[in-house]
Amino acid sequence: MDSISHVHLDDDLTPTREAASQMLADHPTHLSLPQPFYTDARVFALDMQEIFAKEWLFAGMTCEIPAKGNYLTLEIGDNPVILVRGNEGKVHGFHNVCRHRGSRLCVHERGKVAKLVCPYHQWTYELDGRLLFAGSDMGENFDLSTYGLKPIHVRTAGGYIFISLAEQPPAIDDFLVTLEHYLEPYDMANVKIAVESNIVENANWKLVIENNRECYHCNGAHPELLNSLQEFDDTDDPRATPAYKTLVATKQADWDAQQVPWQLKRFGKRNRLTRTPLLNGVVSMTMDGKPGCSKLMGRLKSTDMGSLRILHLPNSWNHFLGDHAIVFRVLPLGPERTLVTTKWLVHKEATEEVDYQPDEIRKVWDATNDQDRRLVEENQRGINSVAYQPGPYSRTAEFGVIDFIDWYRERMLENLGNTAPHLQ
Ligand code: 3BY
Ligand code: FES
Ligand code: FE
Repeated sequence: MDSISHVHLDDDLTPTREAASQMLADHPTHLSLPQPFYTDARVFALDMQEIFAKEWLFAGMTCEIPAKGNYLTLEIGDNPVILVRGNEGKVHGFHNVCRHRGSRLCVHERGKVAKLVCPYHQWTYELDGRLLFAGSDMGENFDLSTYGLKPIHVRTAGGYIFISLAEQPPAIDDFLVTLEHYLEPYDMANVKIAVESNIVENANWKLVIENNRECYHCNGAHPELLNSLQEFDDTDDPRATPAYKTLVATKQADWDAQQVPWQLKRFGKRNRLTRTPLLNGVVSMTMDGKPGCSKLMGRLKSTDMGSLRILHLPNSWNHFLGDHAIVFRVLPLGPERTLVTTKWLVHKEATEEVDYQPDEIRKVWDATNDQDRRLVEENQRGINSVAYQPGPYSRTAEFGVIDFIDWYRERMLENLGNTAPHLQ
């Protein structure tokens, strides 16, 4: 484990908090961040404390834990977390830390259990976190009820599981209602993961998100993706051409007829949902643009659904097509190391090798992810140089990056307890 978000006894982050607040408050919005925000171990520790331990994070999909006792685990920096489906079907979230001497409880990424049993001394917890059993050696007066697992906040909507390690997480309800509505046509109770990939990118997590928030790099980098993706980010895109706008209007009429939502929705800068067409004549993000799965998702009747794009800062972007969906999760591992998990979803009843070929359906985004990995790793290496200085974002091609950096800055300043005058 190379994460360094834990605070050592001799680390006093107070000067870093003050310096980071000042730098963010003074930073012009149209410039990339100062070097320490991409390189410094102490700023990384602040990111973990102020963003990843306080905001809502995309953790996984409900289809990964379909039945009682199914669990999945993930690590938010140094904080192992477990999500488990309880006896009444509810998804519970806990710190994956035993209340005896702190061992990690569940060591696998996914699994199924009747109870949560610690591998160290077999303390046994109910799926709702209550301690049921600690053996006879803890003494007669040992009070099981005071040693339940520490809960985390969990919300589910549209098949997504969001978590927050904060004591009081920010409001998220409005986004969740809309997410549920936009995903209704996909019947997210009946999807499954067809393929999963995990790659480690040697770059700061913010560089991974910045890279995803623009398509300025697409022409030079992504031949496979550009077989299907329009380079315009959404219908508000300042570069959108008349031909694109005409295509959008035609498709929107089709989608209206199918009662499938497409309108651009924003929830601050944290969330954006919008359905945009793929290239004319293309229906999926596959090498040939044809469906990668012959069984469509949910109640959809047409393959031609464009892409429903869903953004959730700080750690997810998503594409929902007619035949499959691709969901992305970003988890920081260290100042210059980031885990990117990609999951390809299909209808639960689609049959592997019959309705879809796992090796085919993954090709475009495997290629794209690898291309993006190289781009962000080169970005990181240049930023590490003494020659790096913050450079200008394009207002027409990199507005998504500006929005992300604005969001990051606002959340950091608020969570660090500093409300800069210009943000009030
Ligand atoms: O398609 C995506 O998710 C993003 C947006 C633009 C470029 N990039 C590949
Ligand atoms: Fe879990 Fe001892 S640390 S039972
Ligand atoms: Fe890219």
